[in-house]
Amino acid sequence: MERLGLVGLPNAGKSSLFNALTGANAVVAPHPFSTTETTAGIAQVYDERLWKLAEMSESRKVVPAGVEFVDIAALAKGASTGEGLGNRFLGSLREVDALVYVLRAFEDPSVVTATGGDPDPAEDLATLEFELVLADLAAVQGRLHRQQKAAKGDKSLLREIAALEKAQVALDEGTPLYRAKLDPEERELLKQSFLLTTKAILTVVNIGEDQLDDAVKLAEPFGALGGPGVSPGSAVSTSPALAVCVQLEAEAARLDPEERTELLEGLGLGEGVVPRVAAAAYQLLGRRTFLTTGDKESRAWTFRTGAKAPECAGVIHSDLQRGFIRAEVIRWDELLSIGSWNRAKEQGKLRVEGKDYEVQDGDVLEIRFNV
Ligand SMILES: Nc1nc2c(ncn2[C@@H]2O[C@H](COP(=O)(O)OP(=O)(O)OP(=O)(O)O)[C@@H](O)[C@H]2O)c(=O)[nH]1
Ligand SMILES: [Mg+2]
Repeated sequence: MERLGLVGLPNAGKSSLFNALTGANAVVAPHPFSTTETTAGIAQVYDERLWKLAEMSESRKVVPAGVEFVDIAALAKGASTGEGLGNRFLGSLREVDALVYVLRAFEDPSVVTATGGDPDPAEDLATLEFELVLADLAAVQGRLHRQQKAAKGDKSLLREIAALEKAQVALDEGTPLYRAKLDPEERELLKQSFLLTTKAILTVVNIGEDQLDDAVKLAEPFGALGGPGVSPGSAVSTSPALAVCVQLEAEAARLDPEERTELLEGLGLGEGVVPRVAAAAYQLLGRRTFLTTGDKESRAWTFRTGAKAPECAGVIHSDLQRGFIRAEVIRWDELLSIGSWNRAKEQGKLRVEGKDYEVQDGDVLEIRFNV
């Protein structure tokens, strides 16, 4: 499963966002550093197509795809030199697939800001980037040192060393690696160093209820930074920054579905923005969805771009990959307009695809197999 780590300054609203996303009950408090342990939880990826298919098939069960979020302690200015809780929590981020910057825009005198001054999301972003850059710089220097020693007997390391040197120059200038000029091969070589700023980035601007009208404007500067939003190595090159009234949506997440809809729609928020955070993360990572549907269950499955039918069958169960014969395939919207799987079959609308078929986002599949 894809994993995303929440990164922010104290009181930015990370734990509130985590709760809103995962339905968990992590500690939320108006004082800095209320989170002292790393917590992980799963968020469902909102996918309208799945619900429509489930309705069509009168499925007894609906299983959305999931994304894992990790809530960690706040970063503080000077974390890399031991301020606040220091950067000892950054280790929790080394293995996530993407980072979510949580930037505070909401004003609330009862919740002190990280700097003690007015909320300033742009300044907070600069602080976060600076701390992550310093952590990466230390990691790059350490690895460079080791690989240079090892290269005396092993010339195959020279390309990695060149990539590390290039990364070091960028980091030295304060540039996060998602904004640095590195080619795909260099990025690939840097993976071995488990750096932070080579990861894909999504930005959430935490706004107050009184800022809802300005949501788009407040998120805009963080969307196309050419920095956060660039997903190295993925087909998707930009990711929008989302403005979310985190507290409101965290409260909404605790209500039952009808009350939640009433609250959010009453404020003109539709389904809320939180479901889109997981969906945007999913897009950002270049993950795709195929679907299965029937009266027993409708389900969304995750696959990587370019995967062929047997690999996707294997996402469902390894037996389906091992004994793969063929897949019956139809696009979700075509199936929906026909009205049922059986009717689509009768009308000859199901395509029969073999093991070389590249599954597309939104395909509905039935796998024929024999083991
Ligand atoms: N007014 C207002 N308060 C919020 C909002 N989001 C979070 N808060 C409050 O801000 C405080 C901090 O929220 P947390 O979710 O604990 O923030 P955090 O980033 O996890 O904080 P640390 O774990 O201490 O780093 C809590 O009192 C929240 O209720 C918001 O959108 N508006
Ligand atoms: Mg917290």
